[in-house]
Order: sequence, then C-alpha cells, then structure tokens
Amino acid sequence: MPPSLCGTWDTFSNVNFEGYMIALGISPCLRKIAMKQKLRKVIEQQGDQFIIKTLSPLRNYTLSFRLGQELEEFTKGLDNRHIKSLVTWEGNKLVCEQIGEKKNRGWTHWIEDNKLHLELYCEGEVCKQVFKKNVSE
Ligand code: VL7
Repeated sequence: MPPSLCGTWDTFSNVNFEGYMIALGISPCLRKIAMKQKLRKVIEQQGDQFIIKTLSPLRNYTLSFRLGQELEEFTKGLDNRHIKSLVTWEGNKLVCEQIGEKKNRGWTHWIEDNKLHLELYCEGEVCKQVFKKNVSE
C-alpha cells in the first residue's frame, strides 16, 4: 500500500507555478495575486473515494473522485474549463490525467521524506509543489 496522502498540508515550496498558470492562460493580474497565495491541501480518503481540497485566502477548489472512474471536472475559479479526469495509482504515485482543450495536462501526488509532493503539468510546463504536514490540525 502506498503511504497515505491524508491530512492537512501547507506549502513548503512552489516552483514554476507562474509557468503552469501561463500555460493555462491565466491573466497576468490573477497570476500576480495567485503567486502570493499560501496554498493548503486537505486530503481525505475512504477506500477508493478521495476528496482533495486546495485552500487559499483567495479561493478554494475541491475535487472529489473515485479511483479508476473518469469524471467530468469543471475547474471553477481556476481556468474555468470542462475536462475529463481520471485518477489512478501508478506505483506509489497518485496520477491524474486531465483530458481537454489543453494538451499533456494532469498532476501527480506522492509522499517523499514525510512531505506531500505535487507535480502539476500542462503543455510542457511543470509546476513542482511540496507541502509539509500541518500537525496542529
Ligand atoms: C489547483 C491553480 C491556477 C488560477 C487562484 C490561485 C489559487 C487555489 O489541480 C490542482 O490540484 C489537484 C491536485 O492536488 C486537485 O485538484 C491544483 C490549484 C492550481 C491553478 C489557476 C489561479 C487562481 C487557487 C485554489
């Protein structure tokens, strides 16, 4: 079994978030505000069912999904696109493919050194985010 991703996780590092947002077509003004956000992930799992919340003072985004089951995702408040998403385990990595207008789009989560790692990718841009566990929540 892969190590659990569950818990509350706060931003530790965030590399090339700007490049990822440019690839998504986020406006310069929103990018500037987004870059200042300290992101928090709250991840819950019950069997094959996951809820991943991305929280920031600016806005929140919640994704609920079942492993191996394609879902219609609307990236409300982000790039506001309708995409088809499929999340599966590939070894110890939780991998999401996001099929839609943007090519080569998706994300990968895994645990390494007790931290939550996330790669967000879109059209050749890769954003690398690392979160440390918030033990007080
Ligand atoms: C979701 C944001 C930038 C618009 C606001 C910035 C702060 C915070 O897909 C994601 O997470 C997956 C994997 O954990 C689960 O949904 C990343 C945040 C990326 C992209 C777009 C800037 C506006 C927003 C919610």
